[in-house]
Amino acid sequence: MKQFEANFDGLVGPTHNYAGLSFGNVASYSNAAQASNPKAAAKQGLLKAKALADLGMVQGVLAPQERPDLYTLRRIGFSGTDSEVIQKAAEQAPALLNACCSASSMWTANAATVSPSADTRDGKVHFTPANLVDKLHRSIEPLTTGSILKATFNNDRHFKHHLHLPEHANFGDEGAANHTRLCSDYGKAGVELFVYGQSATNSNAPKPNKYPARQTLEASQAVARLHQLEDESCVFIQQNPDVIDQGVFHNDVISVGNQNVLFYHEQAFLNTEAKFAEIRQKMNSEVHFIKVSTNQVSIDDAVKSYLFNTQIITLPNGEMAIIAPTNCQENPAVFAYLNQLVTLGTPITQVKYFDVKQSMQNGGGPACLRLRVAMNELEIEAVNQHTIMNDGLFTRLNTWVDKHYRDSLTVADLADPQLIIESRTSLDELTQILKLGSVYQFQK
Ligand code: SUG
Repeated sequence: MKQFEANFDGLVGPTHNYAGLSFGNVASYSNAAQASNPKAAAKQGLLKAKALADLGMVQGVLAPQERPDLYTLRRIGFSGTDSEVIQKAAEQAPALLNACCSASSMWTANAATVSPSADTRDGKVHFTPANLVDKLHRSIEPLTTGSILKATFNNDRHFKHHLHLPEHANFGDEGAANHTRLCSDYGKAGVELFVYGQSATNSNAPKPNKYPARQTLEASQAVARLHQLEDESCVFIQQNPDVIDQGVFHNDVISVGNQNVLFYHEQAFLNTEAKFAEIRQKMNSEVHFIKVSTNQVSIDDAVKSYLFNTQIITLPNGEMAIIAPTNCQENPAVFAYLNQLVTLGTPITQVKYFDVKQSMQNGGGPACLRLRVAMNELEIEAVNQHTIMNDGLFTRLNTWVDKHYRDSLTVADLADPQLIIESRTSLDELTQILKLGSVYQFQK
């Protein structure tokens, strides 16, 4: 049976804005209060997704969440009509309104951790939505994420959906952004690499000083248990706390893997040599560790350009390509490195650049915008086919964006009661396009 790695990109929601909500994420902080362009953001994302479909990849989309999140605003005591709730929150607690307006569900690398059926004891594809407890604006995502995933991967025979982990800092979980799967072939059992920022229960273990470590070892272990993974197919590795303090808030800002390739910065991990030996031993087949040294690319350049927030994809002809943000072309050290990389004789032979600047300004590159799901042909057939990208869906989604999205949004605009009407109208139409059913129901 044929095996694929599908990418499910998060559609950018109509409230995409820059409110500077993510402490430890340099781009989010430094672009705070700029005007955003939700229409351009959504179209940039669609162009990337369509380009991958055109390259012969299996490409899907995941619906955004409803924002402003009136369910949460009511839950914390704002009452009245919808527009009164928004008006009171804007007056009394603007920071809470901003948190309830973020379009952060677009970064579907943080939607969930996914283990393909080749790795799991029951032979199903397992999904655990990330609880995202480190940031208020993200901690309100997991229940709806679970509904959207169930409506997209809607077949109990092939897909197993878990509830997100307990909502406590000990179980801080950021999903696939801190998880990479290495394998010789997508359909063969692989090694799932769980990267954590700190241990919640071992107070002697290293941790960052300045910025939060969003993922705990305990959360990664819980996901591995839930997904029925064998010990022989898991490796837990700690992210270097020094790089978290330099703005590497997720592992996918400093390393990325695909099949038998791990592309990483030399400062990415702790205890690198011993852990790589464990990976080699558990893989039991060749692994290409492509190391980028600090001399070649500094941590600062990696964080600014998002060199490691690239997608490494295997093209239908077996070669690998890197999907990079145009920011990598604009950074001389990174551009020089990428030009050299494709000549080194590794499986990576080409680089394709995409402008996803609207997302980048909030700290989300090409890899943040996608959730990877390795599947066989039968599993792909079991996916909600209305979410799979093709010429028809691309046209429909662009028309939908043109009809509903604004081309400028400031933080002050978040208090506009018209925004919730626009947002609901557009998402009602989207759930019909993608045939999702009532995924936002509980929020009402
Ligand atoms: O969680 N930015 C996101 C970016 C997530 C990137 N994802 C991965 N690296 N996989 C975050 O920090 C900013 C939102 C704002 O400020 O409105 C934000 O949430």
